[in-house]
Amino acid sequence: MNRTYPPVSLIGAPTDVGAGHRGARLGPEALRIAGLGEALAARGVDVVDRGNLDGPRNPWQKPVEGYRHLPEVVTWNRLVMDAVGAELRAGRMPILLGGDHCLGLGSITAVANYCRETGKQLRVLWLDAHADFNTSQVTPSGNIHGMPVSCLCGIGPQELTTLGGPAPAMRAEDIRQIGIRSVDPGEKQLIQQHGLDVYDMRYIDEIGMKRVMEEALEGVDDNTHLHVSFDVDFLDPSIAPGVGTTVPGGPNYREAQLVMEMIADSGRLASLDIVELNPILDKRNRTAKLSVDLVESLFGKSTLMRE
Ligand code: 6HN
Ligand code: MN
Ligand code: MN
Ligand code: MN
Repeated sequence: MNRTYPPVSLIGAPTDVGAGHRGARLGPEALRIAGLGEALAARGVDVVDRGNLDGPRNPWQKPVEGYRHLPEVVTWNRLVMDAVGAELRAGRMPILLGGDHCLGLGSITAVANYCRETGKQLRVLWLDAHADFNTSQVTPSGNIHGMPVSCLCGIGPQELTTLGGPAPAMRAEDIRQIGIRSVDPGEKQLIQQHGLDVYDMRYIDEIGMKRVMEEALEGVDDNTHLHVSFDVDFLDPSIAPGVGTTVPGGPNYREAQLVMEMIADSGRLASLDIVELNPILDKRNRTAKLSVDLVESLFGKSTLMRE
């Protein structure tokens, strides 16, 4: 398949204000050093690196009323929303280099607003070990990187749910979660209440990644804006140790590649987050290099002559 891609803009968001470990703030540099820009350019993609956004530092405080660092999280997400929105309106594909996964809120809020403006149908693929559907009442940690999906669906503090306009930013039916294997008890109830489409690891084991991806991509058509939010803890920790919240039993190398290859085949990828990479916990930038390898597959690189 010979496909041309829209021009890409890399946007670094070096923060870990939403996480319980420090280090994801170094993610953007690790991805650059692993050769993300060069790998895309080698695929024939026109790629520009916009550098890093400049937001508040991590004050490293305890949670207040169930939220840790809420003001800082709000500021970072505004910055991300504006930067992602500007790239989309300029006809470019934003790739957000996190940073922790609280940033998925700003990124996807921008994407959802862009879809409203252009009449596109939104489909979000949330690749993660976690559902990130907590609230201040049920969170075990207060870490807001465990809450972006609930905020996107309109559940959460008003500063976050109305970041880009009236809540909800998106509908629960617009998202498919893949690779899930760690859900907190209260979070589980909320997921059921809101009818989220979750392809957990047991389901993947039972029916296989190929069918899972066919189901997750069902209904994607020429009018779909496909957003991929790739939390690197999606991957099995044996191949991706560089994350703060590893959970055993994730997709292996080939399963992860197949996910990316099938997304590439859909031809609809229009925006991407790469989040939660923590180089402090990594081994020789291995997780960053694997992420770049997977992004190459997202942009159509395949092992055989299918390109
Ligand atoms: N992430 N469910 C746990 C919590 O603290 O809410 C972990 C969240 C991890 C979030 O990896 O993006
Ligand atoms: Mn996540
Ligand atoms: Mn996660
Ligand atoms: Mn590859």
